[in-house]
Amino acid sequence: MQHASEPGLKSSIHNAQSATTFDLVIVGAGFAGLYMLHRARSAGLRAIVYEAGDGVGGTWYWNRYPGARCDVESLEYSYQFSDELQQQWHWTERFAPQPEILRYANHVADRFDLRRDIRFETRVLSAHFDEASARWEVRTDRSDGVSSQFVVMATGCLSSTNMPDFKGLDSFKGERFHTGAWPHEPVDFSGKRVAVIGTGSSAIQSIPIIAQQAAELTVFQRTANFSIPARNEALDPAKEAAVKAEYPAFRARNSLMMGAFGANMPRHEAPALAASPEERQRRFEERWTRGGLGFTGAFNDLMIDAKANELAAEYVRDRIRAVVKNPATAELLAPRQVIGCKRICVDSGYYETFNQENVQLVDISAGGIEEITPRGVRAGGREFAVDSIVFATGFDAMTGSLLKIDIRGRNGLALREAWRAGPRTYLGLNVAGFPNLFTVSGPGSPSVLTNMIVSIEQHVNWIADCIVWLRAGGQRTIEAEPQAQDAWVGHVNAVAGATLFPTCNSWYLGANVPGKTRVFMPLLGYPAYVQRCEEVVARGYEGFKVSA
Ligand code: N01
Repeated sequence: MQHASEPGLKSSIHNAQSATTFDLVIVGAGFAGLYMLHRARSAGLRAIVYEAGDGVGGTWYWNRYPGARCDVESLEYSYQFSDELQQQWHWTERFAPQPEILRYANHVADRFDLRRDIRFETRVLSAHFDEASARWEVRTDRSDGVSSQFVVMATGCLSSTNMPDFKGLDSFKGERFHTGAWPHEPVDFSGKRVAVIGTGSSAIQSIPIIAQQAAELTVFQRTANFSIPARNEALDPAKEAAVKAEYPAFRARNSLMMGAFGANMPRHEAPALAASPEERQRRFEERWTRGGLGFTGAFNDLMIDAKANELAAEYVRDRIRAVVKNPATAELLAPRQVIGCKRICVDSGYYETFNQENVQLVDISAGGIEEITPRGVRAGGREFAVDSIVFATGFDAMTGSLLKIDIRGRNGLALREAWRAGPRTYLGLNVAGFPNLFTVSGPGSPSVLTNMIVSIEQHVNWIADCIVWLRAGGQRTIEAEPQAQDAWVGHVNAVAGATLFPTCNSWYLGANVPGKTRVFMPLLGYPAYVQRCEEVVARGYEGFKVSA
């Protein structure tokens, strides 16, 4: 590996940082952007990454709230492109905490000498396709613009924070935080009265820790969420050794799972409705005790049959009732929607937190937050005076970060216009009318329903191979055929429509952002998706138009 102190490299650093013409512009230095840069370099492409933050890591750079931790096991939530890397890196816990994942991202950036081609603290404002040159003009808040043949949007699915437009928001005199844009300095809530608005994954992870510090914690809940205990623990050295002894086979088994993870506890391939009450209880109990996201794999009909789902939902409600001592609070915490319809949360002591005397739950399902006042939060006609407000209100998922950038394809067509009725892509990789622009884990691909790092690597490999193929064949542009895109969008909707996923107000549907078109954005089923991507390539990039 070359280091930045080597003489030959210094001049190339200078050139990369000041150049205005590239083969590839990559937007974002999270796990997708880092690996894309690595693959681009290996393919001999002149590539640059623009990153708004001052460091790498993407979502793990921004989401530093207390208790932030991955809900996919650490031995799985990591890159597999380098066997040396996966053998040498040591995870300390079953589910890695955010600081460790951020250290890992930094390690990867250093190990593969990636920083010299990343421009930090630089936000991409626009990307316009120029028909005459068949190149993209990319502008940032730091430069007049660069020209590039290809653009890869590695902007992340959960990176654009959703801050509801609460009445009186700016009048609040205390401190306010958003879980998705947490300060880099430690925040100490000791002795403070704290409000948390929201009860999704970010809230459910942070609430137990905030409750340990705060004098009083008030949680404002619009919709109760299902949470399964993480049962996090120090990583068992024997388990680590066993996985490392056969890492490629371990990865291969996971790649055959619907979500590209969890082969160590695959779905039980029988319906809950055909099982006896004793068997159901035993299987739900087994998954609850093991902890983590695999709960809805207890039977194979839980996500397609509402009656079967209700059996699983009621099991979890009973667990909540068993933990939470105040029966009225327990009933408020017991979710009413289909379990798994909103992304299941994974917690460490969430429900137990509501037994603490300094914690209260406020149900805002009827009237929402009425206003933020200079002293606190008003809901249900009552003002709750607080010193700090934590907005755990989630993200404008999957499309938010893409649509913040002024992206224009052929004939000046704006992506915002093309997606007015919801995102439309072919394979979640490209949009018709936007040649040579690729989205990593874009809408229409399995992305957020999978182990994200696995999906990212699959997309980056596909994109890198496509660019190499295109250039080797002397071609200049590749773009989705509109009919192929229409068929793909229809397929993504049909797959979701056969399940219970579209039955609640989830961020998968964009339902958490007022005014966002309601469309189920990700595609269910990683293995079938990968097979389709491979078939498309084998058939000469079927569904894509290529031009010289
Ligand atoms: O966001 P969310 P998140 N007034 O959208 C509420 C991943 N993630 O940041 O449900 C009042 O889930 C909203 O209420 P409702 C993971 O994929 C992973 O927690 O819309 N409340 C909800 O309770 C996750 O699913 C990890 O009625 C308002 C909450 O805010 C995704 O990120 C950790 C409101 C938002 O919950 C997003 O999680 C963290 C309003 N106007 C995140 N607007 C792990 O790896 C919204 N809410 C474990």
